Formats: sequence, structure tokens, C-alpha cells
Amino acid sequence: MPFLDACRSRKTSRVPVWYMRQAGRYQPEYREIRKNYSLLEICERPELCAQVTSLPVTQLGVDAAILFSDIMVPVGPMGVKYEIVEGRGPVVAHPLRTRQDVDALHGFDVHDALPYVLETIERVKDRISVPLIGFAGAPFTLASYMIEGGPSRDYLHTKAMMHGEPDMFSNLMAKLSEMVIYYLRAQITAGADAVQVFDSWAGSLSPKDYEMHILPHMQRIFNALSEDEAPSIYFGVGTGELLPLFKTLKANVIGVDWRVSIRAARERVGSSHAIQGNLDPALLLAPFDVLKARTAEILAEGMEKPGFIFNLGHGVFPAASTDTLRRLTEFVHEFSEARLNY
Ligand code: 1CP
Repeated sequence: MPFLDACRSRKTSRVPVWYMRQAGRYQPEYREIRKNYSLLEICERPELCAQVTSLPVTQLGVDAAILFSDIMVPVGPMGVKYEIVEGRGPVVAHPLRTRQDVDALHGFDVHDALPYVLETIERVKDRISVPLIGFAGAPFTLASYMIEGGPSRDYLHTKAMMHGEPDMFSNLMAKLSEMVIYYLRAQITAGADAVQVFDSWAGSLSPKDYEMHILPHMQRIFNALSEDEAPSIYFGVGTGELLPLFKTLKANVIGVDWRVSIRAARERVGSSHAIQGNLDPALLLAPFDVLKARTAEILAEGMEKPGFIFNLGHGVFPAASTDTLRRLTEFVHEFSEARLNY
């Protein structure tokens, strides 16, 4: 399996490829389903959710599927009421601001609270022959929605709590870390072959603040996950300056965005991790020749040694086309099969 081998920095016959948000609004079939079901309604219906999860595998020829869900799904059973608002993202009814709010967060039994997630995983495994990636949001990124109350540009309330009430913030991080470990282990037991932790907004932090307030929790998460068979991936946007700190994480793969080259990412992270990335998703709208040239440059750096997974630097957006992604997948496979010499 090229994807799982690349996660473990083993040699592969081609560069494996998958795309963040490979199931979503750019697909006519997904838009059709969304006419009748909300995002969360899809998640709650294992057969439908398995279909949505599997579609990109047949349609694009990618080397892995990612569970269709949202990072907010496991936050609900901790006691946080939220909605996914069309065109905006997750919105939390009562943002967490006080010690009582944090203390009120509680654990849950995934089999009771989110049985449909586990059932979806089981059904996806019956449908596809490539590995399935399970996922969770990282504590900081989850906390940003819980504290701000929705998507944010500056994370002012989140950073205010981090700096002003460090014990309370640390308590919140610890509770979310426990949840992430528990939830990802349940996904692995249900059949997920790898897991990705999305810390999409960690890049908003300075290295010093990340090191003080976030790193110990991420170390705890990846130490725990390293005991499982399934490899783990840690991804964030704009994390170029944080990469040297990720050296200490026992994740198998570090995902990077387009603001850093693959070669620089490898130098900063060190040789014990595989790298995943990092085409600017905006290039999906460029002429195919331009897209190909940029992809070839990324692949050339990626193929310098084992341990490379091709992906976008962030998610596919709705204006992208299925045809472009299918051709891109084919190009990554053909280009790397012809040139790989490790
Ligand atoms: O119905 C829709 O199409 C609305 C858009 C959408 C989709 C397709 C949302 C709302 N969530 C999802 C599914 C989703 N979310 C997936 C599975 C799809 C796949 O990858 O194939 C995954 C992995 C996520 C994870 C997620 N949700 C992240 C981390 C990844 C990332 O993009 O950085 C984040 C930050 C969220 C929050 C969220 N949910 C939805 C939106 C629009 C957002 C981002 C809002 C913001 O900018 O803050």
C-alpha cells in the first residue's frame, strides 16, 4: 500500500496522493446529496456517509480515503451545542469563556454518542481497497471554535484565555487531548488505517507560545497514538516557523502548506518524519500546464528520499473541478512511477 508505506517513510513504487476535503462541494454528486441532507445529517447516516467518503476513490483514483465528518462532531457529546452554518462553518451557541464552562465539558462513550461514525468506518472498509484515514481536530483548533464561537481571523478570545488564564486554557487543552486520543483510538479499532490530526489554525501562534501552551499536549497525543498500529499525520496551515518544534512529536507524517518548500520542510522537521503536501489549492484553477509544472517541482523535491505523500497545502475548494483533480492524480502517479529511484 503506497500510502501506508510512505507514512512510515518506506520505499514506494509511486508517490501516493490524496486531497484534503476530497469529498465536498466541488463534486456535482455531493451537491446533489446536500440538497436533501445537511452536512451533519450525512455524517449521521452510515450508508450515505460511506458513499460520500468512497466517491473520491473511484472518481479521482486517489491512494486513500478520508472519513467524511467534521472536526466538531466529537465536541457535541462533550456538551457543546453547535451548528455548521452554510457558507461560514461551525458556530457554537454558547462560546466557552469561564472556568465553569471548561469544567462542564465531559467525556462520552463513543459507542453511545457517535455510533454512526464507527459504523461508517466499517462500511467504507467494505467498499474500498485503499486505506481509510480517520481524523480529529487538534485541541487548539477545536478550542478556537469553542472559545470564539465560530470561525475567526485573529483568535483574540482564544489567545486572551491562553495568556490571561493559562491554567484554565491548559485544562481545556488537556480535556480535548484526552478526547482526541480516545476518539482516534475508537476510529482505529473500527478500521481506520491511519489518522490525521487537523491543527488548521496552529500557525496563528508564535513558536514561543506554541511551545509553551500547545506542544506538551500534542506530545501527549502523539505519544499515545504511537502505541497503535495505524500511522499518524499532523497537519496545520502556516506552520513553517513551527516545524522545528514538530521534531519532538511522535507523529509519522507532518503535513505542510505551500508557504514552505518540501525541501525546507524536511530540513526543519528532520529525517524521522515523512512529509505530506503541499500544492497551493488555488493552482487547481490555473491552466493544466501550469498546474503540472508546479506539481512536478513539488514531486521532484518529495522524491529525493522515501517518506513523501502528495496533497494540497489545504482543502479543495468548491470552484475546483473533478476532472482537474482526476488528471492531477494521474499525473502524480505517472510522473513518480517513471522517476522514482529509491
Ligand atoms: O456542506 C458543506 O459542504 C460545508 C463545507 C464543509 C465540509 C465539506 C464543512 C463545514 N465541513 C466539511 C467536511 C469536513 N470537515 C471534512 C471531510 C471532507 C474531506 O476531507 O474529504 C474534514 C476533514 C473536515 C475538517 C475540518 N472542519 C477542519 C480541518 C480541515 C481544514 O479544512 O482546515 C476545519 C477547520 C473544519 C471546520 C469547518 N467546517 C466547515 C467549514 C467551512 C469549516 C472551516 C471554517 C473556518 O474557516 O474556520
